[in-house]
Amino acid sequence: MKTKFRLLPALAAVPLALFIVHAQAQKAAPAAAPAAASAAAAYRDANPKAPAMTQAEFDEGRTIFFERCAGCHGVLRKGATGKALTPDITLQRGTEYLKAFITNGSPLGMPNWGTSGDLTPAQIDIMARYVQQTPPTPPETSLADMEKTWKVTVPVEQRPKRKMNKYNLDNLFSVTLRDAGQVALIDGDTKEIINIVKTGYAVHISRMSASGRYIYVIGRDAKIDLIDLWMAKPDVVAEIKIGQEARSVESSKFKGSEDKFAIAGTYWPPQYVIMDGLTLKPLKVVSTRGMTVDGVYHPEPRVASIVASHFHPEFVVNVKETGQTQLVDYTDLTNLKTVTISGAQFLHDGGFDRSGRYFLVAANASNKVVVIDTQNNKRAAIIEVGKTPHPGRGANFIDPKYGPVWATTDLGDDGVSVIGTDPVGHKEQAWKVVRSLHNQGGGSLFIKTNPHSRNLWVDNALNPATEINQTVAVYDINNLDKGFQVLPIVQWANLSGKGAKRVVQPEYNKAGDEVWFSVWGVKNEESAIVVVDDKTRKLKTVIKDPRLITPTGKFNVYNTMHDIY
Ligand code: DHE
Repeated sequence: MKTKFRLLPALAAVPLALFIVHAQAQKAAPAAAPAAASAAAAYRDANPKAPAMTQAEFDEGRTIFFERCAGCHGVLRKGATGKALTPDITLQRGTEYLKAFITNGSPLGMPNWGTSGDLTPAQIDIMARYVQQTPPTPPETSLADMEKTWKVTVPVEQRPKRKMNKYNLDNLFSVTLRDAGQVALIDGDTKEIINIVKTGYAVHISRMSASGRYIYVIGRDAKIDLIDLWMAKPDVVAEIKIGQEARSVESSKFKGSEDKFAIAGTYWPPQYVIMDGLTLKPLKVVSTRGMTVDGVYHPEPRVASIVASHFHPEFVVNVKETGQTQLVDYTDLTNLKTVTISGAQFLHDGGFDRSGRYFLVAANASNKVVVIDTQNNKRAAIIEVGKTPHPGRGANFIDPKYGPVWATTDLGDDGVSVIGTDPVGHKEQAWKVVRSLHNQGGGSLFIKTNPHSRNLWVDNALNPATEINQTVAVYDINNLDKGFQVLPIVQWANLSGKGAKRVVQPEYNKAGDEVWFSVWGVKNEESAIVVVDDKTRKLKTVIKDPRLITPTGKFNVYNTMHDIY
């Protein structure tokens, strides 16, 4: 039985303050009036059928929408993980229906904003009327706009000529401190914090350069920070803001182009930018607006995951709303060559198979995984999986029965899909779901293993039940039919504070004998990282520090550099 569950506010409730600042300056809004007068003034929508709102209510609705709703429904409300909320639909539904829906949510993923207490009845009334107005369009970001924000704090020639510290950099972890806008650089051997680095707002992911010397960190506010690990105390050497809202960054990895280029994709504006890998100087910006796989124009195709090909000097850019994967050749930015591969709509996160040739990307709201062959630059397959697959980067292992496989977990049900990835040695199983496992419930975000391990770890960070979101499930890869063992990660962390504490994202150390879990607490309470001995599945140590504010993603340098997962 697959369990349905409600997507928790945590996923959608991303405070995009900087985005809002820009959005509030957007052109569609009426000209600013003196503050006292504007609060009571009526907001006039382009559509006369839109329900009445004051300017102050409209502004509040826009703020709440960007904070809580845009991640799933899209800035222009065309729908993605969440349903389309354009006025042709919402005006038909009407204010009372929308109020009830926003209050109670739906079992298919819409959070219960009212009954959960996240929004007041007055705010729900505003939102029900706000989503019937014409969606305001935030400003664009040009190459020149990016250049204005670009800073090289330590020029290349002033950077160290050799490694100036004694850290074992391969086993360093860059840890997202989500609500602090920082990353913690943690020595994986000693578990000491080396530095806390200020980065973008609601920082999202870290990726390593091919050499392992540099870390690229991207925030939801589209700010990128470049960290040099060779400094005596690793720190930021360059930064840039490439748009209003972003999730992905990557660095060139093809032989001969190591550390040469970086690329980042934005949710808004919908585009990607190729930069100099050592300085972040923006070189080329390309819009992703265009046709979906079904031949329909989309004005807001957001850039989701990006990886660097190991077979060609190319980036693999996954465009969410169009469902197209673009293979972007970075050898000649003037005469840019791009291969566009049609997959399925709502591409999100994904990872390579163990050979590094095939990229498997979740088309989350289509319940599919698309397989891109990065050697032949072709689509290898589209596979039906469970509800809302969410692999992170997925997990590669040798299945005792089916050979090399890659697994994804599901956000929308309790499933784990194990997919055959060996078209030569196991042709019959290739690009098929060879096993469907069940985990503790819905709300799973990340799955992980390591070539040195026989354990497969699955979190359930967004499951509403604390006994599920505070624990992890671990399977024995040699005996998957046996089911899973549950480990009490939050209990092991032994935290004093109140509020939600979710276990999120397993990540291995370089040796593959430790698994690190974030215990993601609320901002003003204690959080922790729990380190588990992979062999014994027993607690090894807990990393606690007042500076570890809301840790979520953890990126081991060696594993991230070499796409080991
Ligand atoms: Fe993520 C990866 C988008 C919410 C933690 N997240 C990604 C990627 C995308 C994405 C496109 C792939 C990047 C790549 O590989 O280039 N994430 C989004 C969203 O749109 C979403 C659903 C809502 C939002 O508004 O942001 C969202 N993500 C979250 C969280 O709430 C998480 C759990 C906590 C946090 O820190 O924000 C979260 N996302 C992560 C992590 C990864 C990630 C840890 C990288 C996984 C890896 O192993 O590489």
